[in-house]
Amino acid sequence: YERQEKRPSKQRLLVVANRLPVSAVRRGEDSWSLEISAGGLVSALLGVKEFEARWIGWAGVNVPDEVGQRALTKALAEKRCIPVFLDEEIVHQYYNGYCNNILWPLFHYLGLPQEDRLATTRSFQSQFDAYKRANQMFADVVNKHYEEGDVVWCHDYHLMFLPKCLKEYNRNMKVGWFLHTPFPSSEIHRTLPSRSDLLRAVLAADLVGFHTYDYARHFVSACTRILGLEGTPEGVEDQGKLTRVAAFPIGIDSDRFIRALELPQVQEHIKELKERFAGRKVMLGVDRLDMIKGIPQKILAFEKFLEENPDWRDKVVLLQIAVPTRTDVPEYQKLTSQVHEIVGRINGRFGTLTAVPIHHLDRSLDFHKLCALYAVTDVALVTSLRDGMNLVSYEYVACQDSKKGVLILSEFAGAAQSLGAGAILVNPWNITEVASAIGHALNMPADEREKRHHHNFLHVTTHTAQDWAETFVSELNDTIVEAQLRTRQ
Ligand code: ADQ
Repeated sequence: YERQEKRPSKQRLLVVANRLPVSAVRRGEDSWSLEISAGGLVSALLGVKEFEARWIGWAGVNVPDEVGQRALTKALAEKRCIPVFLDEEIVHQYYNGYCNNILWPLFHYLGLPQEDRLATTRSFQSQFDAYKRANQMFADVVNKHYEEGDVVWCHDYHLMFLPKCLKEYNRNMKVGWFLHTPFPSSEIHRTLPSRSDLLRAVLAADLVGFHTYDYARHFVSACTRILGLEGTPEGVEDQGKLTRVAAFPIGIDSDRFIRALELPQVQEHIKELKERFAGRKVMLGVDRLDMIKGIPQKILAFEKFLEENPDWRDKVVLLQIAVPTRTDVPEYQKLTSQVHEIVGRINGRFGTLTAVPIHHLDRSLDFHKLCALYAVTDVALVTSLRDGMNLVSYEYVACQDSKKGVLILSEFAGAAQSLGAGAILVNPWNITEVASAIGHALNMPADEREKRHHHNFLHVTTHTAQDWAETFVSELNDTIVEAQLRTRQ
């Protein structure tokens, strides 16, 4: 007789991230309108064909009433999204506080806040408590929706406690965790008061992933030096339990960018931009307005270039598109005014009655306009002081197959490890070096540009977001969780 195995429908992947990939706007007491944001992670997971992905996260809005929560949950269910409701106080302490004021700067080598030591220590503890509480709230929602056989993929520094909370619920749950930022040197991580708790919580996962081998190595060193555990080529071992640690460099959905260039509206934008900047070389910066992106350093390097190369002054323009983020945080407000001030000074210094050298926009651009900008510009300047990967550099390369523009890239972006051979790598702190890289890029002969672009284009189109997600998830699926191991022994 033939044993008929009941084939399950697709295996479910629960993707847990701080934010759901939607923006939700309340239209009435029980009605919501939702817009899916087509970010990299969404398209990456659409590419993971053998799994059916479901999202769990915060919708980014405060919904204090039950009617509103029920209506939003229902609307989100149609998009395969499951909300975690966080109130204003916890968002303030967990998200603005511990995540963005402590972990984000620390992981990017900007140190811990140190204005008033005593106040900082006190608020540190309450923010850390809120962080753990918030992570537990995510875990409660995951646990409620978890079905046997599901694979759970936790994302980023907001959810470092989540693997531990999930395993406390169910040791058989297959849990992966991926960090989108750098993981800093263990000497930086050890300054964090909650250093050990966080490491142990992450180690509860079955698979831990980073963008680069260096970040993975830093994490393993932190576990060996701070926790005294054993690092192996596979990962970290603690009393016979191995947590796999590895590098999984992210990519982009390159086809989406390449296809967009053919669209009539994108072609129209390209034409307008070419007319607008005819006769001048155009350099491009696209960043979230964040201290880690090195925007002031970039603009100062451009000023130095203009200072030292008077012949170029009316022949080159820098377009800096900086989308504001975390606008309620004083440091970010200070950064915005600092950037405005520098841009104003340089435009006053080198501008003419008819043209200015820097166009700075404080806003987000829609996808089609962004593709057009990527396609027409001659040089992209990415000067992050630290950056997990930096997808802007990938997007620029994907859109440059006809122009073959030059990428100037910070050696402190994860992308330097994959696009380093084609880009001009710079130390963004060295303004003189970046200024001379600008000169090198603007004067680069066509054959060298072609060679460099070819190298990077090949990488960007063969290491896509889909490949990244597929590799991580299939590796996670193949790991044998601790509880299963024990049963086998
Ligand atoms: P981010 O710090 O947000 O991501 P990045 O990787 O460059 O940095 O991605 C930014 C995205 O936002 C890009 O897709 C870009 O097109 C878009 N964007 C930026 N400015 C924009 C603007 N003005 N208008 C429109 N779109 C804009 C974090 C880490 C990175 C890591 C990613 C993915 O900090 O290091 O590469 O996650 O893991």
